[in-house]
Amino acid sequence: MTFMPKSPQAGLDRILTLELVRVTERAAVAAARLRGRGDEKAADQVAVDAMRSELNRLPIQGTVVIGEGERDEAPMLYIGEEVGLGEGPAVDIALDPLEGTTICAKNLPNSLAVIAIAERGSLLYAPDVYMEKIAVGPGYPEGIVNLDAPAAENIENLAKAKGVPVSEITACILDRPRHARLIEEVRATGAAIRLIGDGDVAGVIHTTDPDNTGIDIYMGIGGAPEGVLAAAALRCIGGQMQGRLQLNTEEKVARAANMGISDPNKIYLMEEMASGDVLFAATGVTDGNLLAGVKFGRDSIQTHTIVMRSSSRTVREIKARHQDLEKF
Ligand code: VTB
Repeated sequence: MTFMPKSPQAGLDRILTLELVRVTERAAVAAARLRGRGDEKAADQVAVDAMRSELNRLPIQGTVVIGEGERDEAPMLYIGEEVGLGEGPAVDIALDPLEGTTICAKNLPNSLAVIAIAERGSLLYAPDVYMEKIAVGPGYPEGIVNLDAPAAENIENLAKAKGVPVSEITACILDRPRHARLIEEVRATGAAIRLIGDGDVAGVIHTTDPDNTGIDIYMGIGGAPEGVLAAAALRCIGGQMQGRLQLNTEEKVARAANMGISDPNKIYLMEEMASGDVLFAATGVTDGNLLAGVKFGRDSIQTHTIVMRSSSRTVREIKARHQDLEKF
């Protein structure tokens, strides 16, 4: 009988961590070739194709739970699509082959290729609606931010916990008309705001390293799928996040109910959006505050990826030089 050492950690096979890097690297390189061309759709399409073909080499029985859209509106990587070799662990997958299609098309900072893999049943099956979000990085007392509290209270509590005046706090908010009031409230506290055009997965991740990114807190309404991806990332690095789906029509309430959501006003904690063992990877497409974008050299392509796992809280950064250019 062969001796099978017991894995020190339950959950997903850790080999998958590095496999995931290939998946986001591929998607990022494909999208990066179309940076700055003003064609969001084309950039997204090549990223989707690349991510899907790489995912289908993994020894998993994967189901896309957060993807490119519902089955009838997205031909590939739609919600419910089965991916992987069909052997190995049964996993749920949240993905965005190109998060920030517009930023990529304009060649602005912080577009990413992202994926999260979790044990089956441990990601929130969120419909493609808006989600109100609030997030901070690690090192703060539990409950320091709260979606039900006024923005000013959250900012002031955060400043106190960080031990700085409110004027040294920066909030990241999507630049949208719907945020006019939020922006006014935050500015009235004396805090600064970084307004971003898109890319709130990066916005949330940036709160985990304020010294490098200059962002302490993420606030506002963005996509629910991006919310689940961001929660998966924070589970691995540490931090706190809350999200509330914006189910403001009967139709949205019904769609959410179909996905198993019975309380339309529920505030989801990070651990409820991404529970169990979670792996997360993101590769920079355009240059950003945490990740460099893809660099095309004469004889090689360079990528920069962050990959992490919730059960061990290991965060790795992988700068790769790819020389077998035919593969890309
Ligand atoms: C945000 C942003 C994404 O969608 O989640 C946003 O982070 C929300 O939707 O990059 P609106 O653009 O309608 O405000 C994205 O822009 C992706 O589509």
